[in-house]
Amino acid sequence: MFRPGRLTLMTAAAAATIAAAAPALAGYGQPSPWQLGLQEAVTPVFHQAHAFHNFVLIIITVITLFVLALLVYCVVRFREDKNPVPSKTTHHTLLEVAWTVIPVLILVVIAVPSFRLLYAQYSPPPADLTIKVVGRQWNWDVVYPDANAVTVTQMMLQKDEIEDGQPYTLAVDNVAVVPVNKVVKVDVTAEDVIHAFTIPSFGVKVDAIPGRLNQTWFKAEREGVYYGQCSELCGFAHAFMPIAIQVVSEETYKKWLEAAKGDVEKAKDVLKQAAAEKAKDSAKVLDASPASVASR
Ligand SMILES: [Cu+2]
Repeated sequence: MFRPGRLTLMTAAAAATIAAAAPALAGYGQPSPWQLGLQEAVTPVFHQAHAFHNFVLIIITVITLFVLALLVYCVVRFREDKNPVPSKTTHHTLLEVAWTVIPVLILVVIAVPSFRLLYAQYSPPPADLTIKVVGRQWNWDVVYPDANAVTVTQMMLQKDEIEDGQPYTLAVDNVAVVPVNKVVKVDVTAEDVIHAFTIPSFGVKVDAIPGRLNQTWFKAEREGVYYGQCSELCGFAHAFMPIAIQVVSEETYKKWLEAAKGDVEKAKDVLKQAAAEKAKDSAKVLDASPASVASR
């Protein structure tokens, strides 16, 4: 017997399981093999987008299975040999009102968190710093207008330039650096054709249009390197103009910016030093842990 109540519950449970498993398979700042779902969120807006995505996934799964069940029921129950003389009934007022009103209510339920997310995306809190991103065939420039217009020119690393752990076609020679937990306003434009600036883990995607200034913002809550790619088909090397933004502590950011004012290339040493210190600190923590003491 068809029991819609139980089926709906089971569907919702299955959808929730898939939604919960997805982040475990996705990476921070870059795609991972066999990834399911979106990249891990590191900004408040993208956390919200994740929640909205999972919510809509449950609704869409329930609707799809409901329609499938209706179809199967009709095909089986009203097949020719079971039902040789079809009913000529048309119109059923209550049913017609129901299949109009219920979808409207579902759309209203979806619209509320959808508009809330849109509002969050387009109403940034006051910015702590501004960067300007310029797309061109075939690279990105990240400019720091408040710091002597320091310009970080990012070029994709070729296969033989890739170092350990760097993702090919995403890694660049110069990463742009921003501080953690700060509101970063991003002015986006282009020099030649339309490009699009995207960092999936930040939940930002905005067109870079010559002669126009678009804006977006993010507040990264976690240190790390976050990659994106040009997301507007802009020409033959469109697939080879990645974006890389490194989120660091405020202290490291300040040191990096100071060094970058002189030489962007040399400022990389600040990042290397910070990474080495971090590795040393975490080694110390590991060394002092009960497990490592016990193993001595
Ligand atoms: Cu492009």
